[in-house]
Amino acid sequence: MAKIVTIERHILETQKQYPEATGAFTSLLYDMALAAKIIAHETTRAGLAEILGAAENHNVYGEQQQKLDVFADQMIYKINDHTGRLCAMASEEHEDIIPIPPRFDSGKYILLYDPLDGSSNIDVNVSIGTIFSIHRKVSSSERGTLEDLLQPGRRLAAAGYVIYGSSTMMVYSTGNGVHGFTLDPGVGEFLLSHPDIRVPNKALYYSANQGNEKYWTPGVRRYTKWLQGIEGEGRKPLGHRYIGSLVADFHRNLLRGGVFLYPGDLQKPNEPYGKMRLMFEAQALAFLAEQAGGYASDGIGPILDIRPHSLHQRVPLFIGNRDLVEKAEEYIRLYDQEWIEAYRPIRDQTPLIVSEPAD
Ligand code: AHM
Ligand code: MG
Repeated sequence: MAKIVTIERHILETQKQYPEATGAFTSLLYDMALAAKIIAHETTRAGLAEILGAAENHNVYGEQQQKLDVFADQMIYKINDHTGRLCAMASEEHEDIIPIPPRFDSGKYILLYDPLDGSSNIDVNVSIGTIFSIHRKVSSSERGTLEDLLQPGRRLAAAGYVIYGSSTMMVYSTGNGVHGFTLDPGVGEFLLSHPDIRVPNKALYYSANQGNEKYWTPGVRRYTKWLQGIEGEGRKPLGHRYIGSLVADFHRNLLRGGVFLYPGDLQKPNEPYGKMRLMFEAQALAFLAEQAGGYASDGIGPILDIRPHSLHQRVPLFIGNRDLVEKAEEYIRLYDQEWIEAYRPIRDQTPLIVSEPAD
């Protein structure tokens, strides 16, 4: 019989390689797996329960929240608020830092999460996902502060996502490769199904909301023509696949090879940064992409090197096979100077002063 590796066993065995790692970190990842199982259970019942439809609340972007978003958001919070492993949290659905209640102990990690990404797909039974990332606490204050949250992606201790698709999978990295686990709904365990995921050298797909082409900058348009084999050296066209759920689009491209892009544009000159959130979406997936041999850029440079200045900061995102992402940077450098001049000052505005991690 083949060796069966549950997510718990995998986390424990991986952590053994780091004598300095504490049980807190291991348990934190396992807590995320538990949250994922509960959200997956609720997601599969979404069409049955009266849970469908929009809640009255709007999130900080003025978007309507689906009820399942609220559920996922609260579930992740509740599973993590009392464990003593975290000093604070932040969620895409909350404007500010989420403190750990004073009655509970504070820990040495920070959790950032997008509880249910791609929520416009919930009502139409299309894959959605949860994205999370974990930083070490760096500030000297007893409880977590913004300084602990706003760290560059390069410093991530771990990141991952859960995809609620034809099966539920959790994919994570602690900086030691990317590993994927499939939920066996019968026994309620995540089992290792995709060890050490590497982006295939030969890419198959590109993913973008092509309906926005009218707003794209000249460089991005030319780049997509290059992906289609029309512009440049006449490469074989890549297939176009776009689900509109970042986790699902990223996951497919990670396994099959390809590039996902959500570029910035000059439609509103004061908002040249596109749609993706640096702290809740881009950083985590960029960490995974690099761990799998790929790359993520905002069109200028690595997402992981951007020094964040606000919790809900948005960035353009080009992510997937390294050569394809670098080609995007090249086109932008050549043809999008006007956009770069609008975007760079916003990107590079003074970040929070971030202390070095203690150990
Ligand atoms: P959300 O966080 O409100 O769910 O939005 C993020 C989603 C991503 O999952 C997806 O890649 C993107 O928005 C799709 O945007 P668009 O509909 O503009 O193509
Ligand atoms: Mg999101």
